Amino acid sequence: MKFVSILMGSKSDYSVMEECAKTLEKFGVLHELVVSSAHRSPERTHQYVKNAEAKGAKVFICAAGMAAHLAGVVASLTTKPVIGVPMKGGVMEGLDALLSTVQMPGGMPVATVAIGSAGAVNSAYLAMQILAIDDEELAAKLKEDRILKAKKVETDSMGIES
Ligand code: RP5
Repeated sequence: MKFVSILMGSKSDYSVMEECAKTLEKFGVLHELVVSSAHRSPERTHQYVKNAEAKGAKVFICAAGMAAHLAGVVASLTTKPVIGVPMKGGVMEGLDALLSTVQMPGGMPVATVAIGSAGAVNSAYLAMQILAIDDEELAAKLKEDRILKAKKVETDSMGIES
């Protein structure tokens, strides 16, 4: 069973990452969402990644805030694509998490998206674009979504053009 795995460092990340799960649901993409911390539950994180990969996880999405090491740790445990979503919070409102997530050493990539809500949604889109490489049905849905987005820009403009 092919699916996207979403890990969050804390339950407190759920209100934002719910948007990632909802985006995948909108396109009918199977996913699993769990809380597991790089720091508070390292063994659970290791076990989960190994089991998820064996069960069919094709892409991992990892959300964490503050000293955000979750995506990096997951990247160390799998060669599947890992997408990191920095969460707001901490003294730097997510900039700390962004830098922790994006600054991976060479050879250990984490595809890092924007802080917070836009990043949560984009992590879902990026995961789907990866899956769509060999899934024509999903690729067609993503193309249709782009067309709808372009149409909405035109409609929005019509409403206020002067
Ligand atoms: C990170 O620390 C989590 O991903 C969360 O964004 C942040 C704060 O966690 P809590 O103290 O709310 O559990 O590990």
